[in-house]
Amino acid sequence: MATKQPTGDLVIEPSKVKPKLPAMYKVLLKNDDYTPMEFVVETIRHFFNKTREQATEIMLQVHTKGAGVCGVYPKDIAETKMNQVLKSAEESQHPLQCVIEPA
Ligand code: TYC
Repeated sequence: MATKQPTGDLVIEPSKVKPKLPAMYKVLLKNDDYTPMEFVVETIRHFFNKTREQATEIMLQVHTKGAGVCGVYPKDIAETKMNQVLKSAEESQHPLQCVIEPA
């Protein structure tokens, strides 16, 4: 805001509005008994830009612990990635499940 001093000078005050960082969401894969490990690794590499080593680590985390985080993104990007994974799995007739949750 700008206020006028008795002198006639204009004083520009710093804004009190804090710019908000976008809400971040985790994209997780869930384990199942049927999706081939290699399909999961390729999915993580392709949609989450991971190396083969990183993707294998995440896949094994999902396989042994039940779920694992592939990445953290603003909500709209996380939703897009989830939908891309689900579409790709469906097209390949694998039951792979992907969800997002607040980070
Ligand atoms: N459990 C699967 C198997 O033994 C592999 C797998 C890993 C499936 C990760 C899904 O998100 C997943 N073939």
